[in-house]
Amino acid sequence: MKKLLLTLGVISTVAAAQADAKTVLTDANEDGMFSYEELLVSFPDLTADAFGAADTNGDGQLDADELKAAQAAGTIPA
Ligand SMILES: [Ca+2]
Ligand SMILES: [Ca+2]
Repeated sequence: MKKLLLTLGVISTVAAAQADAKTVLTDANEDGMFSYEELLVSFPDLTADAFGAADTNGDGQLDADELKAAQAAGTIPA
């Protein structure tokens, strides 16, 4: 079982790297939104404050537009 999980981990990492070679953002639950926990995987230094500032509609998730705006503003690393 452990081996299977490791294999799945490698596959998803490779898939994410192919999707965006520059910054690897993983939408772990595939809901089309990035939660704070999901962004922490790519940006371990991201603070809850920065995430809150980027979450302009306050739903606790970043959609593609919010993420783009935050990266353009420098709130979240691109
Ligand atoms: Ca998600
Ligand atoms: Ca939001």
